[in-house]
Amino acid sequence: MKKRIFSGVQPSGNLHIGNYLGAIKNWVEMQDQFESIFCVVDLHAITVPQDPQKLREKTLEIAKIYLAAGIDPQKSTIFIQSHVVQHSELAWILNTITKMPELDKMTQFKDKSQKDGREGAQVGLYDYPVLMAADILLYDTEVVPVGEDQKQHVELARNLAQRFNQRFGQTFTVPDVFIKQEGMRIMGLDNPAKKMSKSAISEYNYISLIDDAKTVEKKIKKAVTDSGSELEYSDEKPALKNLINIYACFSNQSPEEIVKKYQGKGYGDFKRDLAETINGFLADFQEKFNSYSDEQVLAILRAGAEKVEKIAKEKMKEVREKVGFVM
Ligand code: AQP
Repeated sequence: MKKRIFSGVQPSGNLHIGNYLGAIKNWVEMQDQFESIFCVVDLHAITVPQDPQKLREKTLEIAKIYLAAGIDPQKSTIFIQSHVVQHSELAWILNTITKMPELDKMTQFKDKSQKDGREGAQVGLYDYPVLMAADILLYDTEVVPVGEDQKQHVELARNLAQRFNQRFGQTFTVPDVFIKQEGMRIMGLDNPAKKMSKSAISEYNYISLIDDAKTVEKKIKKAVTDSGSELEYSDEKPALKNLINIYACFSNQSPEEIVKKYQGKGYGDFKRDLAETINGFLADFQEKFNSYSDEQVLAILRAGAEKVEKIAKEKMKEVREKVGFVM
């Protein structure tokens, strides 16, 4: 029997090449080997303020991105998180076995609450990792393919599964995290010390999957580089390392091959070719993206929700019995 994978993306902004290289590209490659469930996690998105109409549009946009990237609804199930109410219910129950220090140490919460400080942050943002644990455990997920930034959250899901099983008897599968080395952490183009992020203040932080060719050229041109003029792949040159990593992911060449190719050529040629390589990928991707109508995508998402709801209902029946609710 195939192992089951589960993962998702928040409809919280413009999906960027980091989300693609760190997560979605791997899902596409894995969908033949695994029973795959991919979710648009709108409940997660509202942990920071969202415009309701925009959220609806973004939710469908993410689903179109899944399809355009190559997620095949004949092989994989895609659905919207809020269409399956059991996610919220299980999150509540898992809250009751989660300890405050486990959430206190989460770097994503620390990063995202920086703007308003801890006092100004919503409880939902603090509790985000527990909802994510519920997403994963609800389906007895065996493998969770994510970017490196989510590793800590999957570890919490593992701990909560083990804790629940110990207290109430075997109920949840303990999931493994899967992080592919290439693309695991794509950094911001304007600041290589921080990951590329769709909620970044400056649009020069990321390349969106729906950016046009001119915008991509402009963003790559403006991307920060390190001092010097020779292309170098090292930790001492994090900006260049990041750009080379992006190039490597899109061109299927190794960083070493790329460095060799641009020896003695300077950054200009490298950046021009990098933009061209990204645009080559995006042209094909965007053509597919634009070919889906909202209606088409909604039908796929509704069918997906119906399918996974059966699994979720069954699991919640077991959970309710175990914790002592009257059936
Ligand atoms: N920079 C990145 N490099 C590699 N992988 C990344 N991922 C995100 N950023 C990078 C991976 O994309 C998947 C979906 O992410 P998400 O939507 O759940 O939220 P996130 O991790 O918080 O991503 P963003 O882009 O930074 O969004 P905002 O700004 O809204 O928080 C995950 O598998 C993640 O690892």
